[in-house]
Amino acid sequence: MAKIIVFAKQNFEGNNTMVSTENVPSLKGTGLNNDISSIIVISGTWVLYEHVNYAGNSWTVSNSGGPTGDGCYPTYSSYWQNNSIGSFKVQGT
Ligand SMILES: [Ca+2]
Repeated sequence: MAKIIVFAKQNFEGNNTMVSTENVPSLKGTGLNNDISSIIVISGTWVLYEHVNYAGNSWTVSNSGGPTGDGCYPTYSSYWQNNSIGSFKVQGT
């Protein structure tokens, strides 16, 4: 089972966080739309999308990715565009 945790601020901080094991076609109403700034991928490979309904630019994150290769992305850096994610889903689904 794929699992991801997304945060509104860098370094896994912020009042708004979300833990998901399912595809999220829209972040609107969650407090995280266009606001994700750090991510922990617990398992699987996920595709992040610029817009809702998996549209626009996309970026891939995985549980073996990130600066230390363990699925922890404390900053968006070159991994995705900061504050620009509108939806995400498990790769290949
Ligand atoms: Ca943010």
